[in-house]
Amino acid sequence: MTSPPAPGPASPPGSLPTTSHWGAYSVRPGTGARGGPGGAPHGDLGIRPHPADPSPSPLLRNIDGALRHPTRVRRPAVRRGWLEHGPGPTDRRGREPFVEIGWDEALDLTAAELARVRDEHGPTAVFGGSYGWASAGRFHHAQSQLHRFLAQFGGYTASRNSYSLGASLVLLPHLVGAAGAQAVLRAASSWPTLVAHTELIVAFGGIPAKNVHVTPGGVTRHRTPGHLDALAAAGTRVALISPLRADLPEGLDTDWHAIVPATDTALMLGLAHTLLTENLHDRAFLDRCTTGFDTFAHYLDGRADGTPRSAEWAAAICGLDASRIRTLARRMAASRTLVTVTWSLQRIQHGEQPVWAALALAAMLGQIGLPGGGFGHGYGSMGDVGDHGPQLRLPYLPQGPNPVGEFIPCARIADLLLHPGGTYEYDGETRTYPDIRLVHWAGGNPFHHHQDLGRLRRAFGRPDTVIVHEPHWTATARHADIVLPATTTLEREDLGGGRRDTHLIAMHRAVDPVGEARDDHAILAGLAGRLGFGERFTEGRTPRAWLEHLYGSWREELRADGTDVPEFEDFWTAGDYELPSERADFTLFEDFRRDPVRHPLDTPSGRIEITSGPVAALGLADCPGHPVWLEPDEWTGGPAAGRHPLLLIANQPATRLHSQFDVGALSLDAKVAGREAVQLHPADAAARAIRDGDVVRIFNDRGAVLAGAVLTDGVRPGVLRLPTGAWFDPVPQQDPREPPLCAHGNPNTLTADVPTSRLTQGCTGQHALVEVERYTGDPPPVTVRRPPPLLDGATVPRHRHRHRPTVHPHPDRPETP
Ligand code: PGD
Repeated sequence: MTSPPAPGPASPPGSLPTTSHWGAYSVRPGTGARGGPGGAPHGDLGIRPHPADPSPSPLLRNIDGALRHPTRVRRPAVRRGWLEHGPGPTDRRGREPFVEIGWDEALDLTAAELARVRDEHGPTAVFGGSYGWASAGRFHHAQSQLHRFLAQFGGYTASRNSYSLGASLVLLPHLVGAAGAQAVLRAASSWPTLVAHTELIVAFGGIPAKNVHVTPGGVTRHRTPGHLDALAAAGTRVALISPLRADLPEGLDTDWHAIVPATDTALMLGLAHTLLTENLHDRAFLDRCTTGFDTFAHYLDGRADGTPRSAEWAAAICGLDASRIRTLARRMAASRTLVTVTWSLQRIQHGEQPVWAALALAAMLGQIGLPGGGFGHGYGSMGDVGDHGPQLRLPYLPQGPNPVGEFIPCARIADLLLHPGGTYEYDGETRTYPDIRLVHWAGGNPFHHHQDLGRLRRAFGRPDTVIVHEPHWTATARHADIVLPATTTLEREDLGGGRRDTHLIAMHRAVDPVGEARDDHAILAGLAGRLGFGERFTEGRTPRAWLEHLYGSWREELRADGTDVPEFEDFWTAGDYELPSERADFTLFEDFRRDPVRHPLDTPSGRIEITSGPVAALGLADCPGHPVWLEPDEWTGGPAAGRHPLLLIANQPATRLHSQFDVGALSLDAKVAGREAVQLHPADAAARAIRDGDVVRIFNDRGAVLAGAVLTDGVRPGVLRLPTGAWFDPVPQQDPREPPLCAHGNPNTLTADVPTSRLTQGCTGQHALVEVERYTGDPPPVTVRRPPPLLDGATVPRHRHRHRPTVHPHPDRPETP
């Protein structure tokens, strides 16, 4: 047996270890230390990064201020109209005060309503997909807890895939097989291999350093910043293809190609056309390792439809110079070249195309399976892409099978609620939306993550009841009927680690729960008890007993494989355990390249599908059988042709994780005039008399937001950058059907709720067409950093909640899809 590495000093004396999606750290509650730069403790919690972390995340700065912020949900709360009039569709969600009540009453009401919906409409009428990142922690993971609870309750309508990778998760298995997709998504070549071998990285969407601090579940050693430094030192050249200069860290040898957003596929086709017509493509590799190249080649050279996808053709669409496109194609063919595409590029309508076209381009270069060459997806999209550690087995909470087979692709939530009985296509199937009567959400913020929030508000008006567990008064909590206050990681004990982490962290409880907040597990145990399956849900264990049990069974598994792992008590006292892991590159594509007959991909041809027969057979105009250029529907005639001529990029924020900790210090410091900062080019600002620091109104037909202007030539003219995650703060309106005005700058007020395609049904939140103007007059205040109006439960009469049929007609106008 390998002996365990000596336990490290996880935290300084007197501190308690824990972890987050953005890194492990320790806490010294009540030290009174004030925040400071250069690694000094932040605020009252004495937060210090894990000693083994070479590049701690700046997001640690957000934790202090958010922990006891006034927006914490302190007591269970019920929307006044629901308490007084009972469940039913309504347009009052998000527009009414809440009534604070005690836990016993809140759990009684919630359990009775869950039972009513299940008994009257069946468990399929309960939507429990509950998409979202929640917090790090293997046991208290909110969705795992909720899914376990709902599975035992009788089942629920689930959700599939992710907002991050909706198009790729469905598309890639068609192109490179299921295992090939995993290899692509975890990086074909590791960072050290890129440093050693790659001469040129063609980075579509760049390698945005702001994202690399985050890995779901946790990350103890942030290594990507060091790898990027090593790439710079090695002199690797990077062609940055992005409208935003900040998508690649300074210091690298960079050519910035400031492309028109959403046109990367056209550029890829132009590059491929140059390779083809100048005979720079690797015919032998294409013949041996791919299928369907000729069909694609006919599309490129114009034999298919009379339009050659030449460099000039591409230049007219993507706004780059044709001669630069040709030069880049020649350099790609002459170098060890990695073609990489960020995940954000597939978060647009037709988001399959940049992924498929980049794969085809890399195949034409013939370097797939060579160290440091070929196709990459997501370098810079997440902390662990390019990490060569194995996917680790970690302790996990068993959820049990969901007795209901129903699901939606997660980004179809508004369609699901608005169109019960409606049909849609997904990965070759025609599916029907069930009739949802109750929504139960824990650990996600759909009023952050979904598109077209005005439409989502209407969708949230449809069910009888919306139950939300949340630590903060997010917009989702404000649009619920029953809000159950949840603890955050610092208020509970857990085990933490990410899928490629170097350590398992003993997450100690550092502070008492804020207000009356309870752990999701405790909330659900309380409901399960009322519903008659409490013992089955908890298995008679306390949370600490669960940790010991999960750790113990995991330890036994590792010991059976010959790895000694400390006893729970030793691990808990040490604060962490360095996981045994040998680091090595994936060899799937190397093996395949060497011998595609002996090591075929799991595709119909056994090879890379440049043209896919099964996808072509579906006959989808929005995702045909090979990579094509498709203009976003909204453009008609080019982005600048309409009333909203500017292209808004709604990308991941640098100052928080999604919407989490938007009330933290780092996030607040970056606001301009108290609102989310929008970057725009000085020329666009001058044309509209906008100055740095002005409050601006960004708008289209779906809604409007107020934001604070930041002028920079780091964005392409015609482009605005407004990151996601500012808490949605709709200004009260007379008519709830009017497009919303968000006083705080949430870009999903502006994005369209359309799917990537009928093949994948992914999220398309990355882009929207907008106009911007200087806001004159007194802007409405940002209210979302205060709790909503809260009434005393003793003063509000109760509806006699009994099992009864739902009779309320829906007050909204009929929805047109
Ligand atoms: P978070 O802000 O992380 O966003 O969407 P997601 O919903 O995951 O939300 C997590 C919520 O969980 C927070 O409100 C937090 O307070 C709560 N929470 C944390 N811990 C706990 C807990 O222990 N218990 C409970 N009950 N709650 C907890 C992210 C999604 O947004 C993602 S992954 C992507 S990639 C998408 N990206 C874009 C985009 O690029 N552009 C646009 N326009 N929109 C996007 N939306 C998507």
